[in-house]
Amino acid sequence: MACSARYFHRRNFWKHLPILIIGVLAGYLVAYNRPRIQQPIATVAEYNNMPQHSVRAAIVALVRNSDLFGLRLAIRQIEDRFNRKFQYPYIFLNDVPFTEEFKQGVQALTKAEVQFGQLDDESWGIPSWIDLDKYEQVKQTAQYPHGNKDSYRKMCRFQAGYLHRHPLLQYLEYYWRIEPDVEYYCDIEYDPFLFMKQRGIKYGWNIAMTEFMDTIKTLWNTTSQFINKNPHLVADRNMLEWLVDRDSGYGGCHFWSNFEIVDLSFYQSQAYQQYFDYLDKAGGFFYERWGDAPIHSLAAAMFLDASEIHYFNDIGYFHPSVLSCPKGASKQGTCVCDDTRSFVQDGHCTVRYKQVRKKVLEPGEPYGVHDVHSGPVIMAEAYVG
Ligand SMILES: Nc1nc2c(ncn2[C@@H]2O[C@H](COP(=O)(O)OP(=O)(O)OP(=O)(O)O)[C@@H](O)[C@H]2O)c(=O)[nH]1
Ligand SMILES: [Mg+2]
Repeated sequence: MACSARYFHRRNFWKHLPILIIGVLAGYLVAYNRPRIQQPIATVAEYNNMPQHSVRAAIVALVRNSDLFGLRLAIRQIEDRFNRKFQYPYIFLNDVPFTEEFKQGVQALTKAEVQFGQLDDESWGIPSWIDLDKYEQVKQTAQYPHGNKDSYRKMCRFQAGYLHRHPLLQYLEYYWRIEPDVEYYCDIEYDPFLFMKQRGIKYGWNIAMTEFMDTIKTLWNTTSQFINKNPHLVADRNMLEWLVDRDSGYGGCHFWSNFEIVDLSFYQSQAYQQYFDYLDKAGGFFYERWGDAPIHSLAAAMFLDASEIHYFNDIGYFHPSVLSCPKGASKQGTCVCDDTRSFVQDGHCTVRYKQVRKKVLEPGEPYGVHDVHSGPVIMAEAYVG
């Protein structure tokens, strides 16, 4: 029967009213749940109106269009283990425009909001004070991974100094950094953002290891000059002893920043900004290949109270090719990783971190330097290719 105004008249109208209502409701639900792309989170008020979030937080990555498959792998796992329940938005940034294929491929994996942003020239560039001839020579002779690449250096400088200042992150309290090809092995049944906020934790990490020392030859000298000029910025109960030895300087331990959950007020603080500007002027992002990870770690160790740093050792995590699998996890609980292949928890940087944290926070207790096995040295260079 043709659908006409006459058909819906009188008795028939009331007879079909329930079907009409169901149809309208179904249409609304489909429209509401449709993936939403690039609706900017414009104001703090808008975030506050999202009742499921008591923390303004997002999962964030700088990525290339060519990273689509690796990023989809990572998102799939984060959704399955955590974000399907919590629905935190994602923010992806790129130095060039994201392709439609990339946007659709990412959005298809989540019902959470996804925002895509681009970087400006200042945040993805070589500053005017860099001596380009000197830099060119460094690139030609560098013997460490990515030593000949502009893009890797720009990436490190961006993640160290600009990511937390990008307009799309402006209203966030916390971010959780991810990367393509990372894996998450355990159900995360609590909200790490809320966990941190309730306890005043500013920096959360999962893997600590030693940096390629050739990439940071003058980082500690530059940092100690900064400290000498700004001693008031160093926290009373700081963690510098974890990183720096009085005789040999910075040993290279750092939190791997491909996983970090951070209270952004830390990176957005005047102290951090001053530190970044000081390093940036020194030119080490280009004349060497300073990574954002040792810089974030030195900053956390200097500026934060030891109690504001948290080791998320319950989060089973993998970045090619380092695994952090909670002890005992392969035989019980919800993790699906092999803890017998997870060495990083017993590595020198992790063990030393725990010792120094205990010493700083519980000064009366015996300091375990001599009685705790200091563990193997897990070095970034052991994991190349
Ligand atoms: N948009 C963009 N993103 C980049 C570029 N280079 C690296 N990235 C991103 O920056 C993050 C870190 O880069 P990676 O190449 O994984 O660096 P890494 O983890 O130190 O090195 P690997 O051991 O090779 O993984 C990743 O999310 C990359 O997708 C670039 O030139 N453009
Ligand atoms: Mg990586």
